[in-house]
Amino acid sequence: MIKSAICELLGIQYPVFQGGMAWIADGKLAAAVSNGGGLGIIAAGNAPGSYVQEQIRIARTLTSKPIGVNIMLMSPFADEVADVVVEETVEVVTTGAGNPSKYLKEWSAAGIKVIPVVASVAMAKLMTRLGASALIAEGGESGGHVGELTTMVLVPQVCDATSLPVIAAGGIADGRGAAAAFMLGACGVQMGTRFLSAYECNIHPNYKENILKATDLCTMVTGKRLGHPVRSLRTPFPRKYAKAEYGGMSDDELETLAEGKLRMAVQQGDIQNGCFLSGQIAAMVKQEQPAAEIVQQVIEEAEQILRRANAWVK
Ligand code: TUI
Repeated sequence: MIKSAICELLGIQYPVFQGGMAWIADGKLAAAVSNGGGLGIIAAGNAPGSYVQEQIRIARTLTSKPIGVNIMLMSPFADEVADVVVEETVEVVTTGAGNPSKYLKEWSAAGIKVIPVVASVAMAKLMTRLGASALIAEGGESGGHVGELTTMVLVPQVCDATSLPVIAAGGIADGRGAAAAFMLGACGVQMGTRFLSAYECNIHPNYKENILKATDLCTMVTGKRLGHPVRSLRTPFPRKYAKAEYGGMSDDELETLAEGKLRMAVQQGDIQNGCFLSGQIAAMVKQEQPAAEIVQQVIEEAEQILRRANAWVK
């Protein structure tokens, strides 16, 4: 069975994290992943502290395994969520879309394992110096807010820059991706899009259907002009946004145009106006299945591949 440093550090069975997808990764999904032996992560997204607290408490009723909370640092509620994770003593905090330096001391003092998402070597070095427990190196194949580098390029460079355990994210959907990530030096993987098809993932049926019928070139990145590039399915809204972005629309108008569009996708399944965040691997997501089965399948596949890997060496 595949075991790695991250399993020991966090007390989890398999080195698989479920990505903290805003408005999607709630207490129920996180608990299902944790019960399956991975690390389930509740996404704070742009929600207030009270929502995050409620989701943590829901997860606690469903699992006794460790859980994580992902804090989206651009959220206006980031400070209040930073306090909630301490009050609720979650085992792991992951952060995204920014620099979590100002929170690290408080979280570490509370015994929380802090695992920032990094999209560059500089951020990996800074987080290592400030006492993070591990790092998530996320390439731009991922859904949602994306960095510049691909997973293939980012992961080995982050591994070279830190002595901490590194979790690879972005573009990983199955055991082949996981095995490749281990070969790049990672000791775990994080998947978001693959978990969109979990039975326990409570998104609108239109969202799931869009993912299940996606093809290889189905995603696009918008938002570069405002400095917040976001990957989503190529549906009417991001197409319209891209036109506005490269047309004459002002920054303020662009911000307003994007407001609430992810929620519209998740909760209403609004094909015309919603923004369906998705990684490039959407086409590799083929069926609905329990979250625990996803965790186990990916690890079993990776194990088989790694067992056969010495066939390459003659
Ligand atoms: O955060 C994510 N993915 C997200 S956040 C999100 S909500 C959102 N909605 C609209 C616009 C923007 C965000 C949806 N998906 N992934 C983790 C991630 N973090 N990817 C890249 C980064 C990152 C980027 C820059 C981490 C650190 C960083 O540092 C910049 C700095 O401050 O120097």
